[in-house]
Amino acid sequence: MTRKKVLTTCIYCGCGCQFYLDVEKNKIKGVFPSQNHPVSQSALCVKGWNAGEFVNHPDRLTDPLIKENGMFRKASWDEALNLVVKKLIETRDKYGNDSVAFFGSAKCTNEENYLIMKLARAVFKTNNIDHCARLCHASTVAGLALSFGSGAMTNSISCFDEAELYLITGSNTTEQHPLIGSRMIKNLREKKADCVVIDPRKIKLTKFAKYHLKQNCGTDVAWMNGLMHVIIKEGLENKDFIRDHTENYEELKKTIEKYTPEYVEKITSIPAQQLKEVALLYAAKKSMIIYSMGITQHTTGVDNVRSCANLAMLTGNIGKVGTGVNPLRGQNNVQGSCDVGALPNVYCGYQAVTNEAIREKFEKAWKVKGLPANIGLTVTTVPDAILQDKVKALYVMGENPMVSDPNTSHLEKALLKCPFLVVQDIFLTETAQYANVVFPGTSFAEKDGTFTSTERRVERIRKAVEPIGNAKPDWKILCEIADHCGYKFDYASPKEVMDEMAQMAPIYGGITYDRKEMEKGFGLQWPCPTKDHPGTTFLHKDGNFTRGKGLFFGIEYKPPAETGLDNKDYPLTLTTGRSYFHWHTRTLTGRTSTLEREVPENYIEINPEDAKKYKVRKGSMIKVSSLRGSIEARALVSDIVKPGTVFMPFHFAISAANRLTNDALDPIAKIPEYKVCAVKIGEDK
Ligand SMILES: Nc1nc2c(c(=O)[nH]1)N[C@H]1C(S)=C(S)[C@@H](COP(=O)(O)OP(=O)(O)OC[C@H]3O[C@@H](n4cnc5c(=O)[nH]c(N)nc54)[C@H](O)[C@@H]3O)O[C@H]1N2
Ligand SMILES: Nc1nc2c(c(=O)[nH]1)N[C@H]1C(S)=C(S)[C@@H](COP(=O)(O)OP(=O)(O)OC[C@H]3O[C@@H](n4cnc5c(=O)[nH]c(N)nc54)[C@H](O)[C@@H]3O)O[C@H]1N2
Ligand code: SF4
Ligand SMILES: [Mo]
Repeated sequence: MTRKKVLTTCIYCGCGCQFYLDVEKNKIKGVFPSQNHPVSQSALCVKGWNAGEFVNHPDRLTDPLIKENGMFRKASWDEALNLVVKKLIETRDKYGNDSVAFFGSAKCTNEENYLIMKLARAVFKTNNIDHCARLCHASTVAGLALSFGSGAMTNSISCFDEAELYLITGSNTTEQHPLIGSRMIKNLREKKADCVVIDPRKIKLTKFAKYHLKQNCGTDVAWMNGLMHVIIKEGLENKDFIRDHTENYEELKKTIEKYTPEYVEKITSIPAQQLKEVALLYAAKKSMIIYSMGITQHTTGVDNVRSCANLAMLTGNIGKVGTGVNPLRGQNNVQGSCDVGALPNVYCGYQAVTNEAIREKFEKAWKVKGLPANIGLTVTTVPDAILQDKVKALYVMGENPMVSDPNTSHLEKALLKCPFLVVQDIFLTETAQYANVVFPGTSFAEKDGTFTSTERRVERIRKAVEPIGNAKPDWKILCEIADHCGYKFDYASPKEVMDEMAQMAPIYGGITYDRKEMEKGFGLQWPCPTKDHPGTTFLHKDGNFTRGKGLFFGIEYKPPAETGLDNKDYPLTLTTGRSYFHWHTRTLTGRTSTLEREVPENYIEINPEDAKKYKVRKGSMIKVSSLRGSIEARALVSDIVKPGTVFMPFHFAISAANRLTNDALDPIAKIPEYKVCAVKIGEDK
């Protein structure tokens, strides 16, 4: 049989749609959606429909590469593996365990992320393991864990059909989570739900919104405190819920006393009257908070997230269908990469490395001694550690920080200085250019494994075609590295890795490839502690929070590290994000003709008022500068952004937005402030 259909999960966003790859003679001929899948429901977005194209792109890495005299040459697996293992071990032995650092990948499977964290911890005895969740929802993972005891999206995508009000803030849902966005639009059109958008930009959903409040970037704590101020003043708080299921309410109440709508207007520029009306609407309805990067990517990211939690608890909009605090997780497997422990402070299942009993459990299971107890470095603290000679070898699997990390010039200095860099990718990325050794991994279509979607749904990916050239599945490469280090990673297939994860992480306890649900392709939602457990649709049921009682925090507004407001030299505020057609650093979508055609170059959205003020012509190339660098981008003059604010996607390596962005970090989550920095446009004087 030369033609087959293979059911698998989309490589792009956290919606977790499933589709069939139509394969003939080992080539992907097409993609078509699963009709019965609870999210896809016969639909896909434009990226899903085109997800097969990059797999056969001629740029795919086919062999290991070793750099010699500044040039890459092809090498055998044996030679490349021996070199990498020799260098990593030499570094560790000479400079200590924490001189080696690893980045996992939210594009790779759960099994692969489990293996890279096991490699870091069991073989190299370091907790220096992290991945792009740091740049993304680190504030969510930390913030919701503090408030509720679990850092995941509280409800499920099906819950969007039960809500009466969507409060959408900092999520461009229709473009970035299209199958959730289309579900919302359907409900809004059918008048099953209302929506309020609180976003400095006009997004597609504002067309359906009762209110669109346009805050100044980085002022989210202030407007959320304002909403809570009004709710309490009007006596609309849920007294029973607060009494029975929460603690520390008095602190919250005291803190928000001064956040009158008029005071909040001064900080946020949201009209006081509109804020009052939205507060009444949110409190009166079965309301769902939906957020993403607009809330998390700030120096106050954890504060923003805890404010969302405060608001939901204050009104009892949590622990029920159609409510909750719903961070939309971005990458196909960023939820899973966190779940399986590709983080510097926890093993799989969020079990703390600082807990001795937990460490003993892993030492016993992994048959090792001396697992490290200190919390490791993050993606965002590794560059400084390299510059300070603390980290001497870095292993990057499936990330492209040269385009995705903030303040590129700073990272560039670190990568140039790093004595040994390994990159494992499917393309020769901007980051791979700096590597000493490059390993060719295989794409999602060429391997087995699982991804976990934003709604905690663990889903299968299935091998549809043979690996290209001499590329190997990432899990296999990691096993071979461990083996070469003298520690046997004894897995015949990813299925056996999942069995080990299920044993080690109670939340994944009942998940195996063989379970009927997994076979059918619907996946299972964790917590799923036992083989007969059906999985969990929503967390904190009936106000029974994972941590016991929900914890209120009194949170004061703190301004962003840098803004264009009142800034003489850099008077505009830049916020960065995404477009519908591209994926992050464009390694995949830049190699997909339909997507590349739509958005072929970088652009900057600028309000007509500012265009006039700074003499910018529509469609012209303009210079944009911050304290950290300058780039050029095409001016897209539009009222999508409000005056004083400009927006740019970060997809383009040439004219990269991250040359401009600020690498100031949230003190708890260590996430950078991608959503606010100060810029100017035009030539330097
Ligand atoms: N097409 C496509 N889809 C993607 C991705 C992609 O690269 N391309 N990436 C995926 C990933 S990993 C992620 S994390 C998600 C991200 O998904 P989103 O967070 O939805 O995407 P962003 O464009 O980063 O920003 C979201 C919104 O935040 C708003 N915003 C800007 N500043 C502020 C602020 O100060 N406060 C508030 N409240 N809002 C603000 C922006 O105007 C924008 O509408 O998308 C995922 N989906
Ligand atoms: N200015 C600005 N910067 C941002 C953001 C922002 O909003 N503004 N958002 C941040 C966020 S939320 C995120 S999540 C990050 C994303 O940052 P990154 O994770 O660095 O971005 P990607 O382009 O998704 O990189 C994934 C890499 O994995 C590779 N890959 C794909 N499949 C496989 C595979 O199966 N195996 C291997 N080994 N490799 C594979 C791809 O080729 C690509 O190089 O960017 C962050 N950067
Ligand atoms: S909505 Fe997300 S998961 Fe679904 S097809 Fe589009 S990119 Fe893939
Ligand atoms: Mo992300």
